[in-house]
Amino acid sequence: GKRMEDQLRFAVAYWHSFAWEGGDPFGGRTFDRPWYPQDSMEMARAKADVAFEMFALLGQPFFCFHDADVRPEGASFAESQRNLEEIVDYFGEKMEATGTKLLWGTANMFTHRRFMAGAATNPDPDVFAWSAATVKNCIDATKKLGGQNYVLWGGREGYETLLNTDLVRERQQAKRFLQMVVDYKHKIGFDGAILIEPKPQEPSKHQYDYDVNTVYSFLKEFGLEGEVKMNIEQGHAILAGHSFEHELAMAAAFGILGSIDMNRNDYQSGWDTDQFPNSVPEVALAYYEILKAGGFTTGGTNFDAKLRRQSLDPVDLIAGHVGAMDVCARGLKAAAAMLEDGGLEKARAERYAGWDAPKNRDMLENGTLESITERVLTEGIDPEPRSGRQERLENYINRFV
Ligand code: 3MF
Ligand code: MG
Ligand code: MG
Repeated sequence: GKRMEDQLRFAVAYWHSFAWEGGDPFGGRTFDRPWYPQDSMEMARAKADVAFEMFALLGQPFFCFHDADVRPEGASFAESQRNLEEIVDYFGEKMEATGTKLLWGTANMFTHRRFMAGAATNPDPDVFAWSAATVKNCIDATKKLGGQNYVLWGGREGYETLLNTDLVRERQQAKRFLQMVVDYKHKIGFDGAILIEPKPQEPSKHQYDYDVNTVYSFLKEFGLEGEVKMNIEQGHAILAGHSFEHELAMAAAFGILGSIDMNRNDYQSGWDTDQFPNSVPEVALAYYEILKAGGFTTGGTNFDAKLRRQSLDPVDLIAGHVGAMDVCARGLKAAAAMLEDGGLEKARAERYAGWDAPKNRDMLENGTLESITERVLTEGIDPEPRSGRQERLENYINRFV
């Protein structure tokens, strides 16, 4: 298979490290960085200088960004577009000079107040238009920088109350929007993957792209299941009441596992806390699913993680990323060793013993309730419960982490 080293595709999320200012719903900015606020192109360039210095220092190959993280908002759409083009040229030079690559680009269609009721699913057709034009510019920027994927997180694609919402109409808008994105990708020959990032319950009370299963049902309905894959985030999986590995395994089963947003939300999570990952056993289970699915092709591990707001020292950004890369490299190694050892797959195969027998295969393929009832009676089928060996397997995993 693939070499493990090829899976060390780590990315810094520009927004958390260089755009987020330490605010929360109860208080504003706590960080006092020389690169805030980003209200001019000079500031945007100064910030890029710091960012690329950090990328080089970390020695990791990738980064990810939203338009709004990297350029000041213009007074008009045209001005924002020019600002983005200018900073993209600047990024191009920096990437060339440092060897940093773009894992994916995306559009921020959730921060500005015009998006308060969504972007593609907004009731106002002018917001739909603005959003389509914004995504076009962001795909262009991503292609220009050689981005390997383009991500759509449905920021505020959802609703606060059903009482003022036309669900059917909004789904139709989402469908047309996604179709246009896919069409445009082909038209301009962008060969990266289009990825949807599912998330439940935040910031809208109900988010359309709730989890992998929900998004897959949209894709099937829209006929886009062969065109769009998933960017799966640890914290979003937890918020949906799943584990990270469950979401990864579901996406792998559907053939739509694309990339991951790695972070840490633990059992206290009531919202997306975006902490840096720090648990090797947890991360190992995630990479186990990823490696079983064949590993990343265009995707990678984006650290969608930020400092807690009391980490005033920007050097903590380095510490956070170094720790996260270390945890992920160790998790990946443990996952590869678990696969290599084969103990889990052997135990799994034993648990499903019997399905290879012709009569059981035939039952599954051609059986009816009547024919199976007949079998149960004539063969005197009377199953003894089978052991799942749960504790033994969980302890077995600890040998590798
Ligand atoms: C929100 C997120 C987003 C997405 C990003 C990618 C702001 O919880 O995870 O980060 O990762 O928008 O499109
Ligand atoms: Mg994310
Ligand atoms: Mg998130």
